[in-house]
Amino acid sequence: MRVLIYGGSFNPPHLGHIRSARTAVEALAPDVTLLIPAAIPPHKALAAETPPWQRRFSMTALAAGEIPGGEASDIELCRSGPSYTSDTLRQLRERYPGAELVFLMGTDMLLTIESWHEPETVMGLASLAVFARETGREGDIAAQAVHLRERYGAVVYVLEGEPVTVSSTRIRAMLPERKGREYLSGGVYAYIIRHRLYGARPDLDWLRERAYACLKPTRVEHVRGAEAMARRLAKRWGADEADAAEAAILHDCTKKLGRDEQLRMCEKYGIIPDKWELENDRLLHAKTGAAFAADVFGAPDHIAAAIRWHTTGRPDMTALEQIVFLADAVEESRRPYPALELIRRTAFEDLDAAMELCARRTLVFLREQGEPIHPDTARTWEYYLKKLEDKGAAPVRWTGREI
Ligand code: DGI
Ligand code: FE
Ligand code: FE
Repeated sequence: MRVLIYGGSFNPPHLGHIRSARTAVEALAPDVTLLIPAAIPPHKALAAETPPWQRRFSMTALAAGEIPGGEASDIELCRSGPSYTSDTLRQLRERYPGAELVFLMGTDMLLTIESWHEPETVMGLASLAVFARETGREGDIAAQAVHLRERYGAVVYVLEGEPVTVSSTRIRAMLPERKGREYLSGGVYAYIIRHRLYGARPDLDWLRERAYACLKPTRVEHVRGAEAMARRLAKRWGADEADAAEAAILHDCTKKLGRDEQLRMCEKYGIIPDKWELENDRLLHAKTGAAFAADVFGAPDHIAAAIRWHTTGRPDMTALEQIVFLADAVEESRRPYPALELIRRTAFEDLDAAMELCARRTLVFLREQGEPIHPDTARTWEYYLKKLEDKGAAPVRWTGREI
């Protein structure tokens, strides 16, 4: 039996790790490949923004799923103190008596192995497998292999493979910029986004694909329109365009769920529907959408709030909340309704005036339909009407029936 052992910080595990492990599996045909995240790497401190070890373990398990015979092992996470390879190999020797243990490492690790804790134990318990990772260092590796063989009786396998050109450090720096997805497996990327690890924000192409899958096909055009309008408004008002796009992409993500599913979601997320929402479950998608977006797509508070308030509005909204509320109401594919053009124009001239007008229009519409008015909708209108008064600005004249 042969056990391939791949240790590392896996912070996060990336396609370079997966590719290296696959190449090693092809070359060495092990029976099992263990990916072992280090609890406390002896040679370097974990980065400051390192997530809790359970998260690193879960990501490593997802990455291991991409490797034939791959498994994540918590052997080092369960031990206290520095994660010395010699200790790990001793434990694995007991767990797999008689097996050949092969320890997979990078070039630089092979060249410095003599400075490790108990190097003779490491090389006595395991064979070493190394990638000729840095091009041009093949000579150094060959010389080191001979030296280790002579001095320690080490068995060294030198593997051919593409150099790994990406580092976890670089990926961590890219994730908050909505970048880096191409260096991660789909499962690991979704996990990082969902749990907001490393301050990651979703790549918007990725998010669109995922969010559209939650929509009725007939609603996709509306959400595309809302994103385009939210971007234009964000540009106009100096708000973050990507944040506006993210909120718009997600704003109706639970809209298609029926009453029973809405209520199930409320239960799951600890939302207590009020009596207006119980009467008219169409109102619930704002609350459930915000909770779902935060849970599944890692939406941070300010994005979740824009989703939360997109249907009724609320007094004293942030610019982002106003932008998403108005983009939803005036996006280009909206079926025409009275005052649509006027609200759209106003949204580019004065956000507060557009809020007042849009809320007023909704109140008129609801009254005509004989629909109950949610108090948040009424409060939104009252707040923006007063705000305009305080500014000394007149509300936009609209010839529809006044409220
Ligand atoms: O989800 P969308 O259709 O894109 O847009 P939305 O989230 O703004 O929902 C609009 C619906 O919500 C529309 O049919 C009117 C309704 N609505 C908005 N405010 C209230 C309301 N319904 C009631 N009963 N009471 C409200 O205060
Ligand atoms: Fe909506
Ligand atoms: Fe909408």
